[in-house]
Amino acid sequence: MKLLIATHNRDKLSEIRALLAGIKLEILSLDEYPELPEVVEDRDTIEGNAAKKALETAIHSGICCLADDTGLFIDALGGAPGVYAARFAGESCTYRDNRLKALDLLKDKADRKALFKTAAVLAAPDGIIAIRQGVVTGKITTQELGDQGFGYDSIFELDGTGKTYAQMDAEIKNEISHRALALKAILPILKTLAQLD
Ligand code: ITT
Repeated sequence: MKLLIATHNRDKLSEIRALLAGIKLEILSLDEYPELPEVVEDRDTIEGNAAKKALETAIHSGICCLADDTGLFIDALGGAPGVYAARFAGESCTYRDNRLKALDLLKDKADRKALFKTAAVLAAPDGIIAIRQGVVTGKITTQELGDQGFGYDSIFELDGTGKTYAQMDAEIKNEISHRALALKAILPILKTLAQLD
């Protein structure tokens, strides 16, 4: 069975590939479908954006698609950046710009609680097959810690670990992260579909 991963983010793609290893699937990326129209992520929930990415990509490519949309929700910022995590510091910002903006906005705040949430959606050209969520709690550190990972990894300390995601080996993050929880909940459905194929 072919499965197209509907993301333009190479860091997410490599985590998703690792999570799907072991299932009898031919994993394809958007690199193999350069002609597909861009999906506009204009929903105000991670579920809405993930569903839109998965379904529109499935319709245009004609094959099953998996998409994830991830948000970082910081309590002291009223839930920001939330679903707008990619462009928190502006239209063409870098991962580092986003981290520095979060650290700056939190510099005098004692409450550093945050949630990372991923919605994973599996869709066929004729409709959505499954939507699953992965949520983890943690806190935003006062400085960048660690050099693994991407995005907000070096400022998000996962509860119960005493470490930021960026201080963990990639394999460990990919066992316990928000994305791992959402994707692991989709895996049984993908395994069934792959067996039927
Ligand atoms: P696609 O929509 O093409 O999949 P994206 O980069 O826009 O790519 P998301 O909307 O899911 O992906 O994620 C928004 C941002 O949140 C992303 O650009 C990163 O900065 C951050 N992010 C996502 N997953 C993360 C993770 O596991 N660790 C740290 N930061 C993450």
